[in-house]
Amino acid sequence: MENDTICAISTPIGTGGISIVRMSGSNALAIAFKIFSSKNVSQESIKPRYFYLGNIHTADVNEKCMMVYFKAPYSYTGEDLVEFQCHGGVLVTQKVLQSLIESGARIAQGGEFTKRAFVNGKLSLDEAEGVIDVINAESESELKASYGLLKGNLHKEVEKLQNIITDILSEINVTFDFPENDDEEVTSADVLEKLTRAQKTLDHIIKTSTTGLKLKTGTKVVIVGKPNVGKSSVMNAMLGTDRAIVTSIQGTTRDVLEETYIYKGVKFNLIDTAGLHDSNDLVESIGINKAKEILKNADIVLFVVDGSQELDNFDKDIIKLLNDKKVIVVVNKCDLKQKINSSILPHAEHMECSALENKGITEIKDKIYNMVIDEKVLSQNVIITNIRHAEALSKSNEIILRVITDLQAGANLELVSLNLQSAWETLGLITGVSGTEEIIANIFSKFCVGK
Ligand SMILES: Nc1nc2c(ncn2[C@@H]2O[C@H](COP(=O)(O)OP(=O)(O)OP(=O)(O)O)[C@@H](O)[C@H]2O)c(=O)[nH]1
Ligand SMILES: [Mg+2]
Repeated sequence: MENDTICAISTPIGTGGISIVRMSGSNALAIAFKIFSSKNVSQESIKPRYFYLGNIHTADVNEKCMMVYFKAPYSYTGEDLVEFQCHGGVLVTQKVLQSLIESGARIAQGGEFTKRAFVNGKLSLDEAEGVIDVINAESESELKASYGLLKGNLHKEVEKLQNIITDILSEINVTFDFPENDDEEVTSADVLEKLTRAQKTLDHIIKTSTTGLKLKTGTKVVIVGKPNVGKSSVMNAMLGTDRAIVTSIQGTTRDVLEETYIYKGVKFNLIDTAGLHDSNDLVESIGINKAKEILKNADIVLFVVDGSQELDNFDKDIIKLLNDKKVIVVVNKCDLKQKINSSILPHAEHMECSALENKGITEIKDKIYNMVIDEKVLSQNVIITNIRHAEALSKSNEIILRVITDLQAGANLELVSLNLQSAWETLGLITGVSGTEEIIANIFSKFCVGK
């Protein structure tokens, strides 16, 4: 049943100052007053949006707490909603939750509060995704983009595009339904002009996804090189911590090490790997194979060489693996007398550094940042950070481009109208005005319980 009363602990499980237990549904208030009492208030006299001090009294619990009530439809879910602020302990909050379940509520599924908000028209699907993105944001840029999504920036743009399509569709319908009325007749040229403008907006939004998607997933930066060139030292210098073990012994790093860093508010995933060479050591060989695998999915490769030595065959073998990659050649150990002066890889950037003396490290981070981030995009209102949105936008863009080509080739407006309907529906997948229950369930399954 969709509107049974659900409850959950909305704060993280653990000890803290306060925990919040939340309940939503038509029986929320009645259930609350089965366990909560206060000399200041009763179920009949309670005012919405006021905090009341009282007691939750059950067989195991004698909990002094605060209660607040939001009356439907003026609540997060659009339903009657009650929240208890209890002492922040694991057992006490579980006992309060248990009492609510024994009094007639049922435990909420992950994201069920927000799903109800969506079903009750409080949020569109993309705005609901903004909620989870705000919760999960790890960098300032991701948080800013998530707030934009939650505020409805994308929603508004999608609606504007859908409205243009709706207008064109109704004009075409009028033309077909009242062919005798010349004043109302829409021409292919009118449609073409409106669609071309819409397509430009769409294109502009889609272009933000190159930078936007990276804000959320993080850019995968993989450090490779032969043993002892200073890969782990470069990683530590970039992170500003001694994350990886560094020794003068070849083959120190045997496994893949991954760590996140934030640079200028953007997230990067830095991956250190085992030195690539011919090894007879079983464990090291496994590490080397893993490194080659990881390399395939790298967004950017830092190919570290030791500037104090001539390149050897191991370096040259690695170069063969880098053909189709975005590479920065990091010539490390620049504090020593240098033996490498010329360019090593024609298609790559070359940077000098000394991991030991922390020289040239910020410049490497800057170079990586500039290779993936378009700063103009970061200041925009709409930034596409979600692959689902990017796909729906690209698909509708393809349809609109096809319609434009058809119109230019003299296609009739009836055919155009069918395709435009499909573009409208594809855009609607973003906000949830079109789409299936399966898509919706999949989105909310990624939420935590209590949200
Ligand atoms: N002089 C100098 N030595 C460095 C520099 N960077 C690293 N080293 C030294 O080079 C040696 C190897 O450093 P690592 O960072 O462990 O090298 P690696 O490439 O990770 O080595 P493996 O894990 O064995 O593949 C250590 O003795 C480091 O102190 C540098 O910039 N200058
Ligand atoms: Mg290492």
